[in-house]
Amino acid sequence: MALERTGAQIIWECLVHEGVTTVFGYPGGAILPAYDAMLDYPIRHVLVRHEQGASHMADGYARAGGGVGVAIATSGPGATNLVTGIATAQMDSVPIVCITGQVPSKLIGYDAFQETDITGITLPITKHSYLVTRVQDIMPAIKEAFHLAKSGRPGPVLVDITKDAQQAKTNWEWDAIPVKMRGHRPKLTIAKSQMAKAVELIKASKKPVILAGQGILQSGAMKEVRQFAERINAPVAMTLLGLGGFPASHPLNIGMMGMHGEAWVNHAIQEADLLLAFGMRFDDRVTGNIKTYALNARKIHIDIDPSEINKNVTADAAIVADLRHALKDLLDVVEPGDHSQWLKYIGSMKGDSAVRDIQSLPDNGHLYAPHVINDIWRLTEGNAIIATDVGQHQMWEAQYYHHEKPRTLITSGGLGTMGFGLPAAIGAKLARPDAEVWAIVGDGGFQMTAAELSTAAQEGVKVNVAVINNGYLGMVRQWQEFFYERRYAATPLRSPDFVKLAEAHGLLGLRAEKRPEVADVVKRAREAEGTVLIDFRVEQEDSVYPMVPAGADLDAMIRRPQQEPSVLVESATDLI
Ligand SMILES: Cc1cc2nc3c(=O)[nH]c(=O)nc-3n(C[C@H](O)[C@H](O)[C@H](O)COP(=O)(O)OP(=O)(O)OC[C@H]3O[C@@H](n4cnc5c(N)ncnc54)[C@H](O)[C@@H]3O)c2cc1C
Ligand SMILES: Cc1ncc(C[n+]2csc(CCOP(=O)(O)OP(=O)(O)O)c2C)c(N)n1
Ligand SMILES: [Mg+2]
Repeated sequence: MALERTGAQIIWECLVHEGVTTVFGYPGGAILPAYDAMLDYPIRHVLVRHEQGASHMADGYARAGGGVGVAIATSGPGATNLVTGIATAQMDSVPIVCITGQVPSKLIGYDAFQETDITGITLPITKHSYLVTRVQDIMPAIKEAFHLAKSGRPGPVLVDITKDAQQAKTNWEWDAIPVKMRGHRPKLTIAKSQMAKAVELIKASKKPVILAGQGILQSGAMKEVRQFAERINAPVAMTLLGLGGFPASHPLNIGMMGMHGEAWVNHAIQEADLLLAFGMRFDDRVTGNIKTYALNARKIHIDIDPSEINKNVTADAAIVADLRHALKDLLDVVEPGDHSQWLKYIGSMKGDSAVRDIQSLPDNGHLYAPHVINDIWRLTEGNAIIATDVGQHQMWEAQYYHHEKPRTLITSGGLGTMGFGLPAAIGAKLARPDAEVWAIVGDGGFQMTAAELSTAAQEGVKVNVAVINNGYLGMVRQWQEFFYERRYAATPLRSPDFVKLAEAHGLLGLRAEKRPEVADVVKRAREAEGTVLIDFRVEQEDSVYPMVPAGADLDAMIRRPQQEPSVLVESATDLI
């Protein structure tokens, strides 16, 4: 039955119908009617300290939980503060819906107080952005926003609603009919000819490599990928965002590919005769020099987004489909294969760097970031959800925390957004309250959104924050070391006393400077109630190896210089 409702009430009615239980936001004039109405609805509002935090929390919430994250902000500066988080979600295809207040419709175009054309600003970084000026358009816009955010290739959608539309009343009832949008019909039928071509290529291949991307997680195709890899007995390499899509401990897992991937993985890709790209988009961090990338290999590309096919790499067989569906069809027809010689050969390439165990290396008195991350992995038994920031610590996390399960690594891959880690961890914890959640952040990126510690404290959200404190904007320092003759322009970084910063928020702050101290502080953080920050004072000038310089051939990697006795192995599969 239709009831009289304000636009503000309709916003919350729609969110409740969409299954939303938590939103992340910050109030202000143009969104005040919505905030007032919010008090009457069963939705938890998390008050962030900066709207960037809201969009990252919504993102972390969506990545960890698999649903849609919601951020809410006022017009003008509130809306523009969301932008970095929206662009982050767009680059990594994360379904979030952002709701912003807009100045009253009759003031639009007059440079009204806190007026910004946020739909214009976000047009290139959203799947769609709506400007709603009439109360009766609020429900259709919100319904479409959720539909668009989660259907096909997921992504962010923005709904900007004028203050007068929030205040106006109308007779309203929920329209339960599913959204149908002209021009937006994700293609679901698979071309038979491409399928036949793929089967033929798989049969003929002697040296296949499966490239496992984030599409596996988004499609929920973990079981099918595993069955497929086991059926054809092919090695599986993962992108940064694909980590967790295939169990790290599986014998067919060969590790991460790309700029900071395992050396043997990049060599295997360059020598392969067939690449099976499953829900990955051949990012330049993955391919290196595209002109020399995997020249010996035919390519099968399965992706839900037709615009990814032949974008960076030409496909010999292209299947535009949901990965899970495509793999189910392939599993019906693909015959068992045996590539044990090829797998043995890849194993032999691990050679010098794979065999030493980082845990049993002698302690030389220095604390190395890989040790810290590897210890966190060991002590949490690989079961934690880890949100990272961006930089060296992010790459070491990818190398030394071995993810067994999907949606346990929450990281900004495409945009590489510093400041992402802590708010994303808070969002992840709210999506998965049962899970142990860690933020592994650098001293630089942490300071970009450190104010969200206050959000964690106010909301009583428990995350453990490991600050990998190397006194530098480390990843940029590394580039300066390798490519700019160690001229450290603007990378040495002075930080506040992080322990005191935690304490100022009423939180527990801990510090570790030596290897034997790591286990104790990790244990104390896990046992404590509420958010805990650990300041890990690590070696300042360590670098991430191996490294493919930007634009270089994938197998032209810079390797860790051999100094004996070395306390660090070059890469991480020594433990798996
Ligand atoms: C400092 C830094 C260093 C980095 N170094 C590396 C590195 O060494 N190695 C590395 O791999 N990455 C690295 N990255 C990350 C890199 O920039 C990319 O973000 C990453 O490689 C993208 O992985 P992806 O293609 O799997 O995921 P995405 O970019 O998310 O692409 C996923 C693909 O899956 C498709 N898809 C989505 N849903 C479905 C579905 N249901 N069915 C089928 N397809 C679907 C999408 O259309 C998309 O094409 C680095 C990032 C940073 C910040
Ligand atoms: C918002 C933003 N600004 C700048 C950069 C460029 N950048 C990439 S990594 C990095 C250094 C990160 O330093 P820190 O957070 O201390 O992490 P570390 O590399 O030392 O582990 C910078 C400045 C970025 N990725 N994001
Ligand atoms: Mg640093």
